[in-house]
Amino acid sequence: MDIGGESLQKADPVPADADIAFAYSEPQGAGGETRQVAGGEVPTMTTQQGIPVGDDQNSLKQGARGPTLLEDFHFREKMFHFDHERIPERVVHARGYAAHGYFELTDSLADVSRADIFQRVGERTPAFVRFSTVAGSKGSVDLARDVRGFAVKLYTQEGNWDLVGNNIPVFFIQDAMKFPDLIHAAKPEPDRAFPQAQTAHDNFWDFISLTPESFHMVMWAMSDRAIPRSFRTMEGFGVHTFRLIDAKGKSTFVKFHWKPKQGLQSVVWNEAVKINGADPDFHRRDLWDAINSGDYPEWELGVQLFDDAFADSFDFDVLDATKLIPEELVPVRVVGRLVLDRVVDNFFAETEQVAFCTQNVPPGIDFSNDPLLQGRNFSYLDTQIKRLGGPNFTHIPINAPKCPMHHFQQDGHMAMHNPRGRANYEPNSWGPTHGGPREDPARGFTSFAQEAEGPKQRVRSETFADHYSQARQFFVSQTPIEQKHIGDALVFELSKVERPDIRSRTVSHLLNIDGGLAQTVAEGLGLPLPDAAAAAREPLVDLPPSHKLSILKNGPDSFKGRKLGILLSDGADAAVFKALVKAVDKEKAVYEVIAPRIAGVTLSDGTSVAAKQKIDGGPSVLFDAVAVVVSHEGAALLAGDAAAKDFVTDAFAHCKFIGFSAEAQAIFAKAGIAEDLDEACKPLGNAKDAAGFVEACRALRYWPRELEVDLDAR
Ligand code: HDD
Repeated sequence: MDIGGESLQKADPVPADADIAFAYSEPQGAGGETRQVAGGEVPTMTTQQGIPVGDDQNSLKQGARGPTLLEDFHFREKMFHFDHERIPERVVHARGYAAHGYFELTDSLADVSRADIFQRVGERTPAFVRFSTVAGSKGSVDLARDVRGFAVKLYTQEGNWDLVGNNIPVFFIQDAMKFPDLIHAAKPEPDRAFPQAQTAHDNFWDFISLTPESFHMVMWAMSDRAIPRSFRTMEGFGVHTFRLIDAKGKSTFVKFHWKPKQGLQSVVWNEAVKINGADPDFHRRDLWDAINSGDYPEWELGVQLFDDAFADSFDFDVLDATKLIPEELVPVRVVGRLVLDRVVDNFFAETEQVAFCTQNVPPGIDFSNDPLLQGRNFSYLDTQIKRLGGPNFTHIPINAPKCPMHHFQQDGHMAMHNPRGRANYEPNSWGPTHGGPREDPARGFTSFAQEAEGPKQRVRSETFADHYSQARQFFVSQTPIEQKHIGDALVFELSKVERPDIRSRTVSHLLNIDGGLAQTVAEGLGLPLPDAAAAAREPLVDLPPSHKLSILKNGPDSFKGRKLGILLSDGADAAVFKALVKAVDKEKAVYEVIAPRIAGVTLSDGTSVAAKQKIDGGPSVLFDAVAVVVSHEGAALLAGDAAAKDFVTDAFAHCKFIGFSAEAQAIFAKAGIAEDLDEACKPLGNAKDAAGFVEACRALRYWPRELEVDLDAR
């Protein structure tokens, strides 16, 4: 956007140009003036008013040592603007990261929806996607155990469609009335303002254990879904049941899914804790690096379509956001792909100012009566007005539709595109040339004409009352190691809860989900097993496992896009290192060299290799797999270094594949793991071994090891 006065005068009040530029990185307000300096031309600095600045280093003073003068408009403008730089952070999902891309339709949905975006196979729609954690502040860490937001803005030709979802297909509560309570309970406790970005505290578990409907989502949130390896390896879900509306007004229910082409992948908890220290920006850096290196993350858009007959016969209520529809019952039909191929030019202008609103749906998509969705439709618009400062946040380029807009809404703070001409109301008598836009009954948005009746009342439908069947289904759908992680997470979280009655009440709900899990958690807490909580309704059905609910059953089949950490020392075997690099390239993965000094190392053949990380700053938690390729002297040096020992013990404890040159044994011995090496620890004697090792890394983790290294597993 050009902020020069010239273009403002000429700006179309309702920009019809579909191609709004996001040129925030352009030098602004330079008035076209440049100055020659060593190395080229630079724009002349100006004030916001365009007045050229002669000195940006010193304020205007009365004498060299005298007081600063109020007259100094440049100083005052600079300081005033700085003082106003912050806007309120989002009340939830404050920490987020976003990228641009596109959605491409691969299978027409014209049979069930008139939405323009679903008509023409092959057509691309610009997209902006923001991923986030929920509970933490803007400056918190990426690997908090938390739900992840997965918010997609699609700039369709009939208006913006915001699909504001999460990486978990269900939610904690059934009615938006409870949202402020849920969030208050999850956020830092109000008197002490801690803990930050975590739910491991009394208030959260107090609320949860008094809110049985939350337990399905609790199972997801305690699973490894809440500690994803990358935004790129998460699924996304629209959560609610929505409607698709065809050209004749017929409605089909729909649930939306984003399925990552990269496969699902998470980290382990101990690793997450350490990543947060080593690189609090782990997820944002990962997305930034992947896109900038041309490895564009991609998701399939899947839809589960069903009709009233299915909804009526389903064991649960499709309006209940604490329930999902198993893919075995309603298969997911893939209809498109979402590709992220461009990072933002400016974080604040785009990622921070983007405003998602669940009520943004184009013709052909409509809401269901899900009471959570209905409440959200109020909350998002309301929050944007507070956060972005007024009703004209839609004028901010990242929020503006890319299709033509014509309406009579005007004025307010920061209005940039007021209606032109004399008519700013309708009906009017100014005719087609001067009268402005008119509604179009044939093309415009029409709500699905759903019948509704019944007394006004504050109630929760009886059909929402089974809180445990699907929680159980989630648990029994997990592999044993994933089930263990759920138990570990619950023990960890509840061990941070100070009140024994809250711990016990939580376990009383687990008894309604899985007796074994409840037993494990009670033992882990050293707690006598309580009685099972009284259920609002007995579980309706004992549901069979659904394989789509497990991460490990839906992982990648390659090491593509993953990162190998190669710890090198001076004199390390050059042939092995080069073979590792070749194998990593072949796999379309990436690697980073870690060395005792950031300047790098000299290999056995005299080649110099620069390091990306010094050993202290490049712990193994930052990598999907590691290789330790060292010389005899290098091993002796590193064996005495605490960071190097942590590097190997952590990689081992986190069940990673470890490749190693024979000399590395000296480090393993000092670190205390030399006796424990298993089949996922691969000797790298020669170039061929290196290729085999990288292939083995496709499995990502060697889970049997976890049972050997974890006290709780014994
Ligand atoms: Fe929400 C933000 C997702 C329930 C009220 N929500 C927000 C974001 C995501 C979600 C991804 C961040 C958007 C961004 O990146 O800017 N929220 C969900 C999902 C929910 C959900 C998947 C349940 C299915 N949310 C929910 C309820 C309410 C809200 C029930 C209130 C009635 N959510 C908000 C909010 C936020 C928000 C307060 C804070 C910042 C914002 O909207 O833009 O309005």
